[in-house]
Amino acid sequence: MSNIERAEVFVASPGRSFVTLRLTTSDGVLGLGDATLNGRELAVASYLRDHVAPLLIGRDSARIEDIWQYLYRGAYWRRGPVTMTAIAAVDTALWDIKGKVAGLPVYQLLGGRSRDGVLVYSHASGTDVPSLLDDVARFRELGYHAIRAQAAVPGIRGTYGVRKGAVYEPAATSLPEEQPWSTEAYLDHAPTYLEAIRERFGFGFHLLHDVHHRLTPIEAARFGKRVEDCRLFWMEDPTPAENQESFQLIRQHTTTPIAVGEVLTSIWDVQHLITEQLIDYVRTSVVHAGGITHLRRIFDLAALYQVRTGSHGATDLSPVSLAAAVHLDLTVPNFGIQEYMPHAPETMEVFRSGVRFEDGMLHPPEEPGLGVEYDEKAAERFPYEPRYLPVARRLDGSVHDW
Ligand code: EZ4
Ligand code: CO
Repeated sequence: MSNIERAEVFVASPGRSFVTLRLTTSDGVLGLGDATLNGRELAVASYLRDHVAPLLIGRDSARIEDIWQYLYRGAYWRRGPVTMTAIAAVDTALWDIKGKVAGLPVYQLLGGRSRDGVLVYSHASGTDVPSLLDDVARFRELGYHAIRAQAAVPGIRGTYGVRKGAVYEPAATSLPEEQPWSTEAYLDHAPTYLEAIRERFGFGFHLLHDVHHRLTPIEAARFGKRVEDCRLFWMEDPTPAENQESFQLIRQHTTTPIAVGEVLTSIWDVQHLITEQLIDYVRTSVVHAGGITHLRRIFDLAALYQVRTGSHGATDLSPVSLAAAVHLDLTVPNFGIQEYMPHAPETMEVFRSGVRFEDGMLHPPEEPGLGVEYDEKAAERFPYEPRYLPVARRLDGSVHDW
């Protein structure tokens, strides 16, 4: 029996902030899990250090499902991003360990390949329409078969999704930046640049767009209807999803596919969306939805209703999360697409990952486990610096969904 002997939590900011869990077994096998919750990093670090680590010591590292149930049911308090991210980190680390013990990459433990590679999309953006078009051209040249497009809305400083430097990083300030928002200006502008992209580049690649929770259901219905001829792969998070029923209203009006789930943390948060076929892609992720064990359960439910996967994969999900996602994506029958934003070079100095990008697809490392190493010496060069996501305010000063 190989027991969990140590549970260490690392918090560092190599390019951006990451929380990483490392488990060590009595046989000296190491397992890594991502525990990053953007802008709330220390809450998960404390949950793990203060409330989870003491419960893990001495437990059989092979019992992944049992440990998942123990941490989920055993907490009494259920769901929510802090709890589910902490459980995810443990679960991911245990899959990593199981792979190393078995001498197999994690995707082999999950049933083996269902496909040759993992189709990804990346983020094109622009401060205006011409610069967005240039960026789309650049991603086409880099070999992407799927591209998300976001452009600044004229007069709306800090529109969601517009990259400033080489890497898109919305959590950029030591206190939340307040950014103005106008739904009217966005609804007038966004369809015009999506149309301009199709006019210039045609239909030979997938085009995606993230509404980022900014619209009401009827506004989202109008948007989806307006862009139908652009044949989007999806419109993402058209409206906040606390009310799962509200997506019925969008569905009544438009055939533009819908993707939801990056802020949702459990199967119960997407249950109605899936079973009523109110979405086409479920975007829950390994790190925020309870790890590989729970995400696979969500994906299996989705498969019954012809909902495909489209996991969140922004830069605030660490290379450990990305590797875990690629292993899972490779195996699930109802895979759709994986979000992928390359990490900053500083991030890759700390996380050595064997995940490989080639011809618009990601490929997992073939070594046992997840195939990612954490260099804690390198991490020491990047001490934790708190950063917050922005907050959006309507032009009258009231808070809007960011
Ligand atoms: O705003 O990951 O689809 N991707 C996204 C991301 C999220 C960030 C929040 O931490 O919506 O850019
Ligand atoms: Co999104």
